[in-house]
Amino acid sequence: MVGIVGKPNTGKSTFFSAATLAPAEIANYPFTTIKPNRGVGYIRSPCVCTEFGVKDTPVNSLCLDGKRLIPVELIDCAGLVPGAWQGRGLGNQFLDEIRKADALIHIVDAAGATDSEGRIVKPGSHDPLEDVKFLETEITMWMAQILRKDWPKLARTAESGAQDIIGLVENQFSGLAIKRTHIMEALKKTELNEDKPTTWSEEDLLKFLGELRRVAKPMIIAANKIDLSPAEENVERLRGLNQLVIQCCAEAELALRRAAEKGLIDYKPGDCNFKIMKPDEITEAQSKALKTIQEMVLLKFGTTGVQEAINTAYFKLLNMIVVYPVEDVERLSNHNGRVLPDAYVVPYGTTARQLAYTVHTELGEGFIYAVEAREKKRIGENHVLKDRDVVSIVSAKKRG
Ligand SMILES: Nc1nc2c(ncn2[C@@H]2O[C@H](COP(=O)(O)OP(=O)(O)OP(=O)(O)O)[C@@H](O)[C@H]2O)c(=O)[nH]1
Ligand SMILES: [Mg+2]
Repeated sequence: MVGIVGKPNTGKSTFFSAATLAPAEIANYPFTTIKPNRGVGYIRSPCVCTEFGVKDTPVNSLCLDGKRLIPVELIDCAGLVPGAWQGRGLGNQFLDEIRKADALIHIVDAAGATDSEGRIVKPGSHDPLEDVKFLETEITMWMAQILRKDWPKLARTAESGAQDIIGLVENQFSGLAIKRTHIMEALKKTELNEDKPTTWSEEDLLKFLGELRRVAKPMIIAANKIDLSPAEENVERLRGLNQLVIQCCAEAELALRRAAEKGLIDYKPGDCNFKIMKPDEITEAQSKALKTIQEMVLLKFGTTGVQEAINTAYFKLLNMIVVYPVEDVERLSNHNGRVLPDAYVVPYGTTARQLAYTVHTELGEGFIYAVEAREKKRIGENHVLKDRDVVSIVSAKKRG
């Protein structure tokens, strides 16, 4: 699950609505969103149907003109203001919403048209770099609050040898989608003495949590409101922070998706242009708005950035790949004859057997071997899958 986060009034709900076409309240003032919105967005990957020269009949995903759209869960969070970890604004409620997030898309008002609390100001008068720093601090401080209350006890337990510090920290953060490997990586990066946690200073602890946040809640920056003039300059400055930055115009994507839904235009999420399908049904105002989007966003920046942000979160931050399990390796179909029915999004490093388990527990338990459809070669249980692999799993147990 990916969380859409940021201070109030930056366009989080606009981004979410555009990505999911789910209704979400959008307004030009802070704290429009109070309760989080959950919805299904899509990652986009070139479908293997073209390469295999087959006409597919997807079940768990969509295929539009050779582009596979695979559903992923998105959550639109309430706005976060400085001091939220101490309860300011909607405070910890926001932070609790990101507990289960594996990665975050930080929607930044790159035009600097809102202050640190989301109030409207003259474009260019607020520095969006401050927003990036503040959000990172808020999340780190929230984590610190969770860890700190039991820290002296945890540190002593670890030093007594009763339990290792990794397991203790993992326990303390249970429910926050923080894994053992994340904690190990953060410890390694900070080079703190994990055998002597009682000697860690407050500064050490925060340094450790800063790293843990970076690995366990990785974040990309969606530099939104790129259509407003001071944004471009700020995008360059944001890139200087050495983070993944995607230029974005959520408002344009929402307009395009809505027009496409009505059949007025042919536009798929992530496309670099659109085609007008029903010229007679488009009003003059709509036509003008579409033209503006084309000129000011698509031709200038390539895409609206919304799809790119979601793809980047899954493929670059989370290192996911897409794989296509099939039953019949000749026809590339399932038992109902559906061709390339499912596309699974799994972490890079997933083995053939792990994929079998993901599809169905029994398929994993009875795993004998798998067949890779391109070379028609047998692969063993420990074979690591590649992006866009098509595999058929042969199992002693049938799917239940
Ligand atoms: N110019 C411009 N305005 C945008 C863009 N995206 C969103 N907006 C506007 O920004 C304002 C805030 O949008 P919301 O989506 O409600 O923002 P939010 O971040 O969800 O706000 P809260 O729920 O209050 O935290 C609205 O007036 C949107 O129309 C964009 O790409 N460009
Ligand atoms: Mg909102």
